[in-house]
Amino acid sequence: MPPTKNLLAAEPTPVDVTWAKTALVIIDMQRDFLEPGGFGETLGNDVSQLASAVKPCGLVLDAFREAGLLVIHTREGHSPDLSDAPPAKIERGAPSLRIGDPGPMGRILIRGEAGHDIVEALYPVKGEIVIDKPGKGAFYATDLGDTLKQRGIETLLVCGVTTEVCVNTTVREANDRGYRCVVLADCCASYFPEFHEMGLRMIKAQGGIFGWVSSSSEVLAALNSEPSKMIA
Ligand code: C5J
Repeated sequence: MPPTKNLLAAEPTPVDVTWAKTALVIIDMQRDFLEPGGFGETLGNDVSQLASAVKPCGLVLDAFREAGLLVIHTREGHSPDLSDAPPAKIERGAPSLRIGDPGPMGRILIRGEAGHDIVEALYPVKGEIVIDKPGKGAFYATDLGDTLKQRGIETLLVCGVTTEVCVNTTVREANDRGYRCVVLADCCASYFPEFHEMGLRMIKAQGGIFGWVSSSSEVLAALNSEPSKMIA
């Protein structure tokens, strides 16, 4: 059994976490972003930059599963007829393949294709919620808000890729909706290490303008803490 509550070490301040009111939200840990041949690589990115997030994310995921806490995975992607993909998104830039084009892992960023799926190491188990989102933010055009409200969730521990795009967008959306977001730095990654650093700094700056930044080890330590270290 996990403790009921913890004071989780984080920046800019420690943050009170009531585990029953906390969800682990794992953003877009999909083959399309992490593996060669997917959406991320078509944009010219070095996808190996994202690998560092997988192991720490897996450790927190295992701890949440063991404690019976709420886990939510998200996937960015579009329906096969592209009806939810704005032309402005499809036509953007000069990728080697565009959204919907056939690639080595199936059509790029399309639901149901191999590339759209979550990486094997973090694959959802039965009962875990998977939110399919067409945008960068996980609240836009999804039922994430209702899902969290129904379960009385107040705090989100946020992991995933990429730090400055879908993680930051989701945290900003969540912050405006009244959620306390704690981003786990080592469980997130970017194709651009400097954007990862800045993405985290933007969240925790100005007294935590968008939320807090912590780490996998702090969450594991908190979940494994003795009752004497808990908040009464
Ligand atoms: C991007 C994401 N980078 N999941 N998506 O396009 O961050």
